[in-house]
Amino acid sequence: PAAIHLKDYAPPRWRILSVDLCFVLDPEDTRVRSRLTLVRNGQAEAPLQLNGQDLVLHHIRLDDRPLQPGDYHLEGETLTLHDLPERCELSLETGIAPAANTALEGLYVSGGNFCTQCEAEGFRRITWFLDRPDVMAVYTVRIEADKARYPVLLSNGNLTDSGDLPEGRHFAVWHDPFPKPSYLFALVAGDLVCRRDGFTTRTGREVDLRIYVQRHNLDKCDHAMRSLQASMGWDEDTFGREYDLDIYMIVAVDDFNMGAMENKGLNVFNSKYVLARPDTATDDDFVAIESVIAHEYFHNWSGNRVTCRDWFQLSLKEGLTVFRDQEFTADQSLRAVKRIQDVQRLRTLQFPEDAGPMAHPVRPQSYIEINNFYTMTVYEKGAEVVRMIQTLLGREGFRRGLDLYFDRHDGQAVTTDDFVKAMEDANARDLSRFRRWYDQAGTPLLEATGTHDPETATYRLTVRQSCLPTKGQPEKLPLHIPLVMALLDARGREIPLRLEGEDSAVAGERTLELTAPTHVFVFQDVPELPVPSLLRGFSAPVNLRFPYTDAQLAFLMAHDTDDFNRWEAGQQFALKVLQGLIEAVQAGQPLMLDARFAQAFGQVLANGALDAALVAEALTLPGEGYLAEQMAVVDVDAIHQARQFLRQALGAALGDRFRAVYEATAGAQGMDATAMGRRRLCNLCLAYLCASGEAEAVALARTHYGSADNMTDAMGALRALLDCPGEARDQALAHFEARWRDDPLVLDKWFGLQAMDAAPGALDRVRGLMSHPGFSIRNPNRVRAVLGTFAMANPVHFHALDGSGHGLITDSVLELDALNPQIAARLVTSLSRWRRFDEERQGSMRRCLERIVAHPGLSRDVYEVASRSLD
Ligand code: BAL
Ligand code: ZN
Repeated sequence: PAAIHLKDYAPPRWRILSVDLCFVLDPEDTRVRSRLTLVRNGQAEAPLQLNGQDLVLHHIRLDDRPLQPGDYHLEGETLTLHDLPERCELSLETGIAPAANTALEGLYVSGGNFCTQCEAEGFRRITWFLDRPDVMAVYTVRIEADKARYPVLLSNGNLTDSGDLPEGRHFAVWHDPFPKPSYLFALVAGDLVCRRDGFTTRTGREVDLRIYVQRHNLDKCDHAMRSLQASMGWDEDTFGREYDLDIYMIVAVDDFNMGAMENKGLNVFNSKYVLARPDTATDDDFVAIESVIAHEYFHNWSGNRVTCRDWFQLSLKEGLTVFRDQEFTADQSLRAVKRIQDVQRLRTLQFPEDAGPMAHPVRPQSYIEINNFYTMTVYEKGAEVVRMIQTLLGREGFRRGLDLYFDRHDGQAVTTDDFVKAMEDANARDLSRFRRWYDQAGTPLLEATGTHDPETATYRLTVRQSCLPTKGQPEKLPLHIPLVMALLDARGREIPLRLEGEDSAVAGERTLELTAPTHVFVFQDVPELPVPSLLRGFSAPVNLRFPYTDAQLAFLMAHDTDDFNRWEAGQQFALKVLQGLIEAVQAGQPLMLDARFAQAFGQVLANGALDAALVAEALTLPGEGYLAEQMAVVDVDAIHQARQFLRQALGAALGDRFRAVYEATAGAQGMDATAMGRRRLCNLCLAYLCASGEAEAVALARTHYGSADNMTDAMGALRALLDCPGEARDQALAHFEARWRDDPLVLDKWFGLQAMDAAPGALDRVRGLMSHPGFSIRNPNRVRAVLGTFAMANPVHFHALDGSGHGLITDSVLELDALNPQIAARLVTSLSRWRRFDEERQGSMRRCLERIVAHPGLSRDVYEVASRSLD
């Protein structure tokens, strides 16, 4: 398959002013009639070339003149018409088979209801169209269907007409006044009920809010509705953005490739990000729902009102919207905790992407299949890039830039350059070097050192930036990096900062701007050796190295005035300890608990002044994936053993304290951030106690499970028991399955827990899960829960030396590819980084990738990931 390149972008040669669509719905043969009003946009001789995929063309007319096969050219996925007038109307009737659509792109059937997913290029599976984001049209949509089976008929915009038709059928007409690209089109038809509420905008307009779900889920919509209302208020208060239609609808769908989709006025959601009751969803689920609801709502401005010129600009809307949803969540809870969690995600998922064969810039230069570029780099690193602009311009400057961006480009399809230009123009700043963040792949490394001269009372901080080559980018240019920092004195106070050449000192932290390969900053009036607190709040998506001693890390763990960096010091200390243990495992030496680390860890546990959620983050050891990233050759077994040992040793050494904190935090009630923080800490203490293997701890976990009145505690107990093979664990797992086997979203938790279980026999367990009646390879959530979790979160068994784990995933990829290429391609990424392992595992993974590439009839999606991985 051929690659598409950013450098080949050309504006569309035709524009579509308006689209009238009529859907006559039938699961086996839906008829789609479309009437496009077209105007030429450029040279007179340019033909009209429409995209279409898996469509049956029944009729085609030009300005009411029926066309014959000789009048047009239909080849592959392109319908070409020559010699058209400047302006014309093209009418088409196509046939599609939604029930046979297992790829879940375009129009398909989920749970007996019709729904759509058009981003990025799903609309071409519905009708022939200029399916590209820079073609924006006004849509009017008529839907006809059987009234008993499909009582609810929805599309974008406002309902303008509805009524009954003969033979038990009915219709609805929806009109969306905002011109939009085809990827924002949506249609839903089905037997759904709705939870309604409202929102009054700041200018006093009433918006009708509706969440549509299957009847049995109606009691799980309250949290989603509250989250929507909170998002609408927050976007007005924070960024001055008001909603623009009279109705906002969300529909929950069980079969969905993504998390959710921001279609104009009619969001379609994976039900995982809508449905929640305290007994069915964990606190993490509640927070995730709030953030995805907010994310899709925020897209109404950052994505829909101002959209992308082409798919290389995807981060224009995704990076900005992730940044906005991160800020929203930070304002709903503890900002530092949110930042810690986002950084963990970035480091464990995006940094490896940036260091592997799929590495690409935030604005990729080419792709074979755009669906493969809905990545952590485009989303999460893209959000970091936006965050750095805010750090460089300050909150007010950033707001000025964003206002100018929305004013300037409302109703347009634009580029990331346009975004940065608005930021520059609103602030009279030059961000030309900063723009490199959009085009350069790879995670930069900052190497910092400090020297103190007591005679001159100066502290010299030297910072060097570098970045390893990535595919196609052998040379990396220096980036514009904001380095937020402070110097701490022996009592942990921030030293006022005055750089050489400056007249006066400034209290607190400051932002150093790195633009060259090396910078030397000389701070004046520093009488004693300070401890630097660098990259505060993780002010740039980089790896930082500073030669801290263990004592300095322990000091920062206790005293850093930046919450994020206090956590970070603990992580770096834990990392050093774990690296020592990994080496000991590899050398066959006995494992010992580092006394200074245990002491620092115990002090955090005993620090009653800290928020419980923050303590829980501080007591969570770096994950196995993060540890793997730090090794030249990944040793999954040594990593697992070392980490399990440290958990067990800490659990045993600090057992009394864990028990005391467990008792003090148990029984938290409510769904506010404080109660959630307490539950998090309580369940973490339980996990350490169980890791110690004490019989008393197992009994405690059994009671914890038995008395849990919410899903967070139930899952906390199960997770803790996972470390304790035996009757208590088996009984709890069996009880959970019996209790929740009819609720697929809850059952996914049970699937996931067992798929990540590192106990022997994982492969048979996973095979067993795949034959469970609740499992279906056609449902993306089930596949992610079982196969995704096994491949991404069970490294010991996925990377079993005999290759059985790799083989299972490869077989599944090939089975899935025939059904749902997007989900299959995601699974292939688990094999991408084969070069990071020992020879035997390398061989096994490489052979699997070769088997995939050689498979006949492979999708573009899977081909691209597998072949790039082998390159
Ligand atoms: N636009 C695809 C789903 C999302 O990022 O909101
Ligand atoms: Zn998004």
